[in-house]
Amino acid sequence: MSARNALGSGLAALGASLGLHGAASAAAPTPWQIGFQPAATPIMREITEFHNLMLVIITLITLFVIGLLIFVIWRFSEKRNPTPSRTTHNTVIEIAWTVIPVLILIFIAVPSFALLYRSDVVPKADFTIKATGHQWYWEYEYPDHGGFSFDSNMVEDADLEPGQKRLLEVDNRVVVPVGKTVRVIVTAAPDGVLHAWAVPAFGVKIDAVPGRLNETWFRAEREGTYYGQCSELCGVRHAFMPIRVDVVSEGAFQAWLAEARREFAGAPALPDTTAMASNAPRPR
Ligand SMILES: [Cu+2]
Repeated sequence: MSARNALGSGLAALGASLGLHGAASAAAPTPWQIGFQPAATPIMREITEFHNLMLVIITLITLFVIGLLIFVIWRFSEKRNPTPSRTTHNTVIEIAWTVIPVLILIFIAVPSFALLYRSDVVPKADFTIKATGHQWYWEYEYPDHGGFSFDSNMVEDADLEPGQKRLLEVDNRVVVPVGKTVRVIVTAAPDGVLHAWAVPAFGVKIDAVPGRLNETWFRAEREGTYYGQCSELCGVRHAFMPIRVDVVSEGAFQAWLAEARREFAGAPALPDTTAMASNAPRPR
């Protein structure tokens, strides 16, 4: 285990022992939470580790600068230093305060770009789901499983059942099997506005843009319930279009598929929002 990994898991263990994170079975925001939700995908684990590394670096830099300031205020006060030096240049120091920050930035940039690349490039996916942002709900499609689609609307406060989460619960959830690489293609209704599909525990956040198809991916390593929200300020009901992803066993997924095909396949076909990539004039 590298020092970075050791630090990351150390901080994660500390967070868990302080009760900063919710139960593993439901990754959702908790009152007074300060850290990330526990990572459910390899990418989110790396994001958390990278964040922890950054925290160490900025803490050291901040302490160093504060220390320097305090020393300068004390050492060069008018009382201790009545006749100021008239020095204006010091070649060694000027090179040092240029080169050292550059080295620090390179040290940060290398893992940062590597992680950006791994989260951006979709590995060989087991299947694809499509998320379309509407005003104001999400629509999901399973093109590799018969192409059924359904709308996912927030459960209003009055309809919440005991234990359900306010502003996060939906009527129809996304269901995926554990350990599978899922490609998510994301867009918004052609006559709509920008949204963003985001699930913090997966380390996934991608814009849903009318007329454009974005893609991202995740591989959930633990079964459970994962909540997210639209993360692009999209309009009056921006706060009311949550995302819920249930990660289940392969058997439970197949059972859900059979049920979902029956329930949703009969629905009238929705206009294909991918077609808007063509040169067809955009409806106003
Ligand atoms: Cu939105």
